[in-house]
Parts: sequence; structure tokens; C-alpha cells
Amino acid sequence: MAQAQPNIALIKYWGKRDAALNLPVVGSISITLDALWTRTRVAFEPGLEQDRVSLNGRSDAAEAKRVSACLDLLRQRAGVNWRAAVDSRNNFPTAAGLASSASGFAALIHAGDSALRLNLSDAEKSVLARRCSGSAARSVFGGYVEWAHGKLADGTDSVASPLLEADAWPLRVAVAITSTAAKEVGSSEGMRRTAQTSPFQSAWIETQEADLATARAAILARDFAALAAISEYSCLKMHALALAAQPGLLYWNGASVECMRRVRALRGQGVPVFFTVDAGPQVKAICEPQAVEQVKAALRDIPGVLDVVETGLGAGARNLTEAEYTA
Ligand code: 2P0
Repeated sequence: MAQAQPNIALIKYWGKRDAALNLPVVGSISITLDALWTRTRVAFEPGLEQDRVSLNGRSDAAEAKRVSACLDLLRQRAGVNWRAAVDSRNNFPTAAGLASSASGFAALIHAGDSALRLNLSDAEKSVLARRCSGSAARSVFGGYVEWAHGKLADGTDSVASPLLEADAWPLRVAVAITSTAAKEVGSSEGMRRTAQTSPFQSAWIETQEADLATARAAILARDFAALAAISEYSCLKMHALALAAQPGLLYWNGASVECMRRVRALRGQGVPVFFTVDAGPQVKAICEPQAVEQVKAALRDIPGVLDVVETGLGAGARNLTEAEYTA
């Protein structure tokens, strides 16, 4: 049994150099959250004919197929062909731009590693989690995390590693939920379409290393203004890239745009806050702890904001006891 939390990229991952191995065209930097989680139990049962997968109490054929493919990586490492019973649940809406695949596959690899007694290192877990969903590579670790794009064709160097512990710079995150519907175009398809049709793809790749260096330095120096500037820049650049695909990928709704405007207005008034938005309509406002109540109130005030969820930064994937799992 394991738990992992979603992460939010501040310097975005968008685009694959190898779709089968989930190798990214760019590195990325993220923060791992604490209040949102996936909890997963994996039990390999030699008598089972096929994997049995329950996600949030339901079975979904497409998701079960992805879970089985991920379990295959673990079975390969262990040299077994046992099928498994998998039970997994999230305490937040699935598939709405809150990175449920990141926490989901990080938790699955962690729980599967324990169940098969593979004793993989965190780096090895990160490589396997990446193959199941790119951003899952980052949720193996807590706090501030960088995922390297790597150079090797087999992807063994495309692995995440921690930059700074969560406690060393405990920023807060207010997530404005503006829709609970599943997104229209998933990230994998969105990335494929972007790479094939967006005229900005090469500029995106060429400018990423500089953004990563700026963000890394801002994090290590705990320089909020510098991190705010580079994070909003990376977010808007990713969306500009995707908007220029054919047909364009428009992940925002009206409330998403109003949230971004409100965050910028607050920062203009001296409130330490910045936004980021992923492949969905939710807006994540990252702020210094003393500003979080004001930020939440401002976001709640916006028409179309259904809820505002607050979280801090948290730890990486870890094992759970039976009591923790059922709590
Ligand atoms: C990120 N996103 O860096 C970027 C920014 C969304 C926008 O990683 O195809 O679920 O499994 O590798 O990791 C979401 O994409 O995609 C994502 P796959 P994933 O967080």
C-alpha cells in the first residue's frame, strides 16, 4: 500500500521525444503537494487470470489497460507473470487538470515495488513511473523536484531528483476549481498534436534550458519574485505553444482567465502570489503562507469558481500501513 501526491509543474513539460518510453523533449520543475493524494493497494495473486483494477470504487476498461501496462513493467523487473488486484482512490477529482495520473502512477509503482519486494531505488521508481505517465516521474519525490529530459535513447537518464525539501520553503497553493468535467483532449494527444502542427515547437525546446536554470536558481535562493516571473512565463509559453496547434488546444474557460487576471492584480498590489495552469481549466495560485487567506478569498469571489482547495507542499511517494490506507 502506498500514497503519492500530485505535483504541479512550474517549468512545464510538454512534448515527447519518444512516445513509447515517455521521454520528454524538455526538462521540467515541479512542486509536490500534500493535501491531495492517491492511495493504492497492489496485491499480486498467482491464481488470478487477469488484473483486477478498481479506481475510486469503479472499473474503467481504458484506465485498467494503462494500469496493466504499468504493472507489466514491474512484472518484467521481478521476472514473474502474476496478475494483481489493484485498488486505488483519490481524494480529489480525477482527470480535471489536477495531475491524477502523476500521483496515481507514482503510487502504483511504489506499491507494486513493495508487493514484489523489488527494493527499487527512488531513481529507478521515477524511471518506471515516467513510463506510465511522464509527470509521475516527479511525484516519486517531495518538495521541489526537477525531471531531466535525459539524452539516452533507453531513457534511463530521464529521471526526476529533488531540488529542495518542502519544509525548506513551505509555499502554499490555492487551487481554483472551475470545472469538474474530464478534459476534452488528454495530455498525450495534446502533446502529439502540438509537436506535429505548432510552429512554435522548436522555440519551446530551444528556450527551456534557460527557464530551468532561472527557476532552479530562484528555488535555491528562495527568491519568490524571480520564481513567480519565470513560472508564469513558462505556463503562458506552454499554452501559447498549444494554442498554436491545429486545431488549437484551448484548455481554459472564462473563469480560468479571470483567476489569472486576479492573481496578477493581487501581485500588483504587493501580494506574493503567482499562477500556473496545466492541461485543464483549474488555476493554481502559489503564494507565501501569510497571503493564502487573501488569495483564497479573492479566487472564491470570481464567478465560475466552484471551489478553492488549499494545500501545502508535501513528501514523495511512500508506503502506508493498513490503518493509514483505510483511514
Ligand atoms: C506538466 N502536464 O509538466 C505538464 C504541463 C500538463 C501541462 O505533465 O502523456 O499526464 O502521461 O506523459 O504527465 C500532464 O501530462 O502526460 C503534464 P503523459 P502527463 O505537468
